Amino acid sequence: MKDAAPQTIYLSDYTPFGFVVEEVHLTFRLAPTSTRVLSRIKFAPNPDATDKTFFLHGEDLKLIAAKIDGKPADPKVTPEGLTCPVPDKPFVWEAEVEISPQTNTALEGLYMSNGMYCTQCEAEGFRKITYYPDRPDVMSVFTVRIEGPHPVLLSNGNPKDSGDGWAEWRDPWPKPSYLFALVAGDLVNFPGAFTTCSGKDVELNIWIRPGDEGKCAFGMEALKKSMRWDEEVYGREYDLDIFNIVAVDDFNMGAMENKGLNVFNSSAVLASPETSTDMNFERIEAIIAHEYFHNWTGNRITCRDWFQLCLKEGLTVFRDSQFTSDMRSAPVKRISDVIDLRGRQFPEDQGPLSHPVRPESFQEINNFYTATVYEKGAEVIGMLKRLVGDEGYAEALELYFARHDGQACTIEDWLKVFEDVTGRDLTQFKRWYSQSGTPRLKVAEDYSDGTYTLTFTQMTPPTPGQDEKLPQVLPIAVGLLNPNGDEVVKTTLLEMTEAEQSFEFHNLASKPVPSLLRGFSAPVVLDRTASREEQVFLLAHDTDAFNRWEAGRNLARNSLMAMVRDGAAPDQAYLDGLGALLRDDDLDPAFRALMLSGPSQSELAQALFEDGVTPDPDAIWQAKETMADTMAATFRDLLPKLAFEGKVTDAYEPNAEQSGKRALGAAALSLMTRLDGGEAAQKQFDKADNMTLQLSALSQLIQAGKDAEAVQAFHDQWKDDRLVIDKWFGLQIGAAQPDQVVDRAKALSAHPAFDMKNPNRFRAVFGALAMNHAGFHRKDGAGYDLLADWLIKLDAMNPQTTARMCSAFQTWKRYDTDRQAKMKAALERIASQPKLSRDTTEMVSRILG
Ligand code: 0A1
Ligand code: ZN
Repeated sequence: MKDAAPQTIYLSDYTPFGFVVEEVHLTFRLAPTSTRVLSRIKFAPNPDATDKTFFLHGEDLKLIAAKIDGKPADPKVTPEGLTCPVPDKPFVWEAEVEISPQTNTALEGLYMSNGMYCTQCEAEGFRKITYYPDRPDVMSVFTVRIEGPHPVLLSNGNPKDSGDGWAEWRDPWPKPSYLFALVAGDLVNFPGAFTTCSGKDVELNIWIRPGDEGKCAFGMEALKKSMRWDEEVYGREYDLDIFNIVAVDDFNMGAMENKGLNVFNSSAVLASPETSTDMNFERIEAIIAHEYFHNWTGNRITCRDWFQLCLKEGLTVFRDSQFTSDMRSAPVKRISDVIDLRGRQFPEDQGPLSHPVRPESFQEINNFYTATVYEKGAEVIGMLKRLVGDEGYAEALELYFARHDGQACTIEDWLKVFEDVTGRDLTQFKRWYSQSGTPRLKVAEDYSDGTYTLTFTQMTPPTPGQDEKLPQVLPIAVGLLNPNGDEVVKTTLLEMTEAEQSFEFHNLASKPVPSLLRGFSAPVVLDRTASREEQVFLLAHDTDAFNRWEAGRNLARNSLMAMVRDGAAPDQAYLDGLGALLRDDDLDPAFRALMLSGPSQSELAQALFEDGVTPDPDAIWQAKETMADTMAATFRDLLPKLAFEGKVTDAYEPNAEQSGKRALGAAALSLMTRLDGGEAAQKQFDKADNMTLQLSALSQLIQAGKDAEAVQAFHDQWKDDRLVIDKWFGLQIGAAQPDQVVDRAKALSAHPAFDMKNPNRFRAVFGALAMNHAGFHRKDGAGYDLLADWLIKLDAMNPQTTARMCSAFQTWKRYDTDRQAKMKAALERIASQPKLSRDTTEMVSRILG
């Protein structure tokens, strides 16, 4: 166990390690509870370092022997690592330690999943494997020997040699320890091949448990597309003879970019039409791309320290978003990314967990793999690209790769390449990395004598540790439409740098309608009370797909807020505008499906809170229900047509075109279910030959309360498929009526197939509980209590997943005093557990504030 005493690490305290590592040799003698790890590491004094303390990280290790230059060493061992007197010249450190992968339920370091060995070393898991300077700025080449009675023995780099019961691997590229990986087990491979742009042949494999061979083809194609795309768009070629992906059932996150040996949560790589939804396919394609792109942005160029995490993650998310936009529909991808940003990053940035894209302190780095570091980090890069233009961006990236290949870098290094290439001063832009919180942008307009003036005011509310905020650079993309809907000013980028700033447009014949923040050109809250007529106009005429969607979203949100606040009826102008769009066959079905998805209950809660209204989860849920019922009635005649457009007659393909149609079909089905009580959904369920159709039908049957038979049938059909049964667990809670959510979560956690050691299964049940807004926020607090009970139980096994899931409570201050008190009590109960992990201790104390 880690020492739970909170110790805060600061960015400003960074100092280089006193030694360089010239070479690492590791030997693993695998055994479930007594694996021996032998290390032989060549150290040399680091001329750039002042602190010459020889400290090696190490946790939960049994030290068997240690030597320096072949002679017994005399280390002083603590729970965090060891120190040892060493010579003032290059020397060889050797150690033998024993570890127990079988009992490692935290899934960090070397652990076992279904009889197979695998590792997770990011961020600080390597120290649970052997004593080592486990920090990303210490880079070295690794040679690894694995001994064990398993047919498959894998590590990073290229295969070196192998024999009966052993294999050796050598990775020629210097890397930090967090990119180390080892996999051993009774696995089979789904093979592939790729020829790089310079003609090198690369062997590709997806390693799986026997039985999963039929779920690899899509992932393999996604990998090849990613490899080609990175060559074509970023000029990045793969650099080893082999690229291995391994699917693991027990994994805390989505996947991990270990050099040449990516380890994937099986949910993030395995897919087949029968068992996976269109959304699963799209997510898998994006994650495979993300991990592959890390080979350059993360591995060849890595982070100096963990405060720089966004250097690799923001950039790699940005790159995978570009990839998805190229492979699928760019506007649909942008809208989906913004929905995700507002759903996950905005609540984080506007609550007690708010932190800068580059945090300045932490207790447990695992708690900073956040939507802010990843998604806001990617938005910051998107803004930079907008500001410097596509060519400037391309040149800056060329320079970044040329200048920093093989190095462990900082955000300063990153920004410097942009400054050097473009001659811009990015001092103010850098505030995006250091200031937390979501800027709010207010707009005033004026029109006289043909001149239209937009005056923007920016303000970022205080966030934990940051009371005062300075103005940030905001790229604001604006277009102007004249009253008959023609675009009179095409998309123009305004660069706002002041707290208040005006921009003029001349020679306009009449007062235009502005389309602001096109493409969501900056991650801000646009605080604008645009008239309803204007939103309806933009919904009908905006040429920017994002803002057209945004206009509909604003109308829906304002209408729902008025329904909650004043008991108003659904806004007829919104419904009319939406109806016109839905009838427009020229519009992409995926786009129309997005138009039909209104703001989430949580988003409405936040909007009401900001409007000075205490959000009532039951009233919000009721308003959403009324809106959906009204839409169903209003579009009654249109629904069969939409459902028809949503029909795909060709053989199933998880491509953008087909999945867009199915999404529209699902949206239509959900409204039809309100009219026919589930008849159409039952038909779809009975006939479905792919998981997308089967699951959308099941979801509707659950929502309609007509699910008993279908839920049983689904279970019987899929009981042997772990990933499908995760969906089965999750949907029964996620789609349930609010008053049933807690009881269902309780009942399902007692189901024989519930296994709290498996993060996917735990999240299927308790993630779904936390995501069902009205169900989780049940007035009597039963949702809070149930989640707290299980987080307490899970913390003893898996601190990382527990801590992440505590964020379900991050919005507690939005709600009424009664709910606040109940959430606070649940958090305090978690905090008071005697052996609470460092991960969860930090999260709960930050949330409590
Ligand atoms: N670097 C991986 C995600 C990842 C991060 C942390 C982990 O354990 C703490 C595991 C995976 C990625 O961005 O895909
Ligand atoms: Zn990543």
